[in-house]
Amino acid sequence: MSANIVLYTGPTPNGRKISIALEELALPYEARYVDILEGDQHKPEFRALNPNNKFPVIIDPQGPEGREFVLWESGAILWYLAEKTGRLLPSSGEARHLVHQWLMFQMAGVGPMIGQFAHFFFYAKDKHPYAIQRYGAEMRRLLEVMDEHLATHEWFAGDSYSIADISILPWVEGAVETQENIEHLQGWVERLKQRPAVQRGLDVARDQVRPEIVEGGMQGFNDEHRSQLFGTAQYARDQGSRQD
Ligand SMILES: N[C@@H](CCC(=O)N[C@@H](CS)C(=O)NCC(=O)O)C(=O)O
Repeated sequence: MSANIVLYTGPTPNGRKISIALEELALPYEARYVDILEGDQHKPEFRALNPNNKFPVIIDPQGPEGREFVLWESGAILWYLAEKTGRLLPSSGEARHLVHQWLMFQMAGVGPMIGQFAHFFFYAKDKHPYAIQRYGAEMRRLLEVMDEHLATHEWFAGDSYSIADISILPWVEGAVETQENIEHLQGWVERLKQRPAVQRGLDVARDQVRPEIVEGGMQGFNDEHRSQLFGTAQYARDQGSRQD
């Protein structure tokens, strides 16, 4: 058994949140790549860790009860790591609840909405104007909410850098490059990306990005990738083995 925390991850926002946090907290860890385009997330050994078949997942050999502990859902993992170390989450008071507020805002709003926009804009084979408009407008609205907040605040919650900032950064770093009139959010992204731990966290699994998929505006998904993520292989839960 590894003495380090094991992080199952890949080069996406939800994975990067956790590698950034582990780097910021200086917790020793080993990153294991999960190839979700090829169906690693559906293998029995991975589903034994996360029945929801998604990364990130951590295995902490020294969990809260002094034994190995498996945890999935990126917001829960960020919260866990912060409590484990006593950092990046105030222990009480308003600031603690504000971290939770922005963390929930990211988990329930920013991630799902930008994720759906990316799905219909980049990954879907058929481009549905209604869905692109709906999620594009919601993404823009959320970016404006964040921009307005950062016009008068240095960080998302309270007076200090927290897991709320870490949860939001990987979701907006790409979006801000394509949008105008959100200078406060853009400035916050630039500030965060100056941090060496953030840079190291963002780089985890970057070598696994497939140029043939991302080139040409993320249009390189083939039918097999779509099956694993959005089609037959993804929804074969009740049909026995997920590996074929
Ligand atoms: N709510 C989950 C979402 C995790 C998630 O969507 N992970 C993606 C990669 S970013 C994944 O593993 N997808 C594989 C699949 O859906 O089959 C979290 O925040 O951890």
